[in-house]
Amino acid sequence: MKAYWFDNLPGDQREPHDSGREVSPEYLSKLGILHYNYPSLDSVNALATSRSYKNRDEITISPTALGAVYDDKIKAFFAEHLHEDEEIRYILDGGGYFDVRGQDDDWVRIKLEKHDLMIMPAGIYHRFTTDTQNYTKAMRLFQDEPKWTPLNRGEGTEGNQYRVAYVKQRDG
Ligand code: KMT
Ligand code: NI
Repeated sequence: MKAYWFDNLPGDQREPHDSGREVSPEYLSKLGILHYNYPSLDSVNALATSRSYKNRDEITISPTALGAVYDDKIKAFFAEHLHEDEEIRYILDGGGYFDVRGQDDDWVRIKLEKHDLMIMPAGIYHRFTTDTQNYTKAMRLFQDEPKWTPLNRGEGTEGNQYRVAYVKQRDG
């Protein structure tokens, strides 16, 4: 895992876009982001149990796995959105980037590699992309029913109760 401010320069979303300015672990925790490196699935299982996560699935995002729709899929994941549930992602293989909004609405880029696990709070604006390897194999864990409906950022999301609660927690 490595976190830095996104450079906001035009170019392929899968490039690093590293501004050279690092983001500290303290700042990430202020945003409500938790991160671990778990080489063994035992630790993932223990975490899931401790947080009462009952469901999971696996997703492979690559041109081989997705064929012609790969480009559309990674564009869709890269649309800024939030979820009404906490989100746990565990990288089984490959890697990718999660971008999350900082307090001043700038993008923080979080580079995840094999065995990285990240917990994102409900209500945080974020987006995802593969990196230049074009390969992410990830486990998505869900507290209850698989419910990863993205709510794309717009008028409706600003007043969303999960969004409001998140901002209050972050800035309070
Ligand atoms: C999300 O919420 O944006 C995703 O789950 C992206 C795919 S999982 C690496
Ligand atoms: Ni998401």
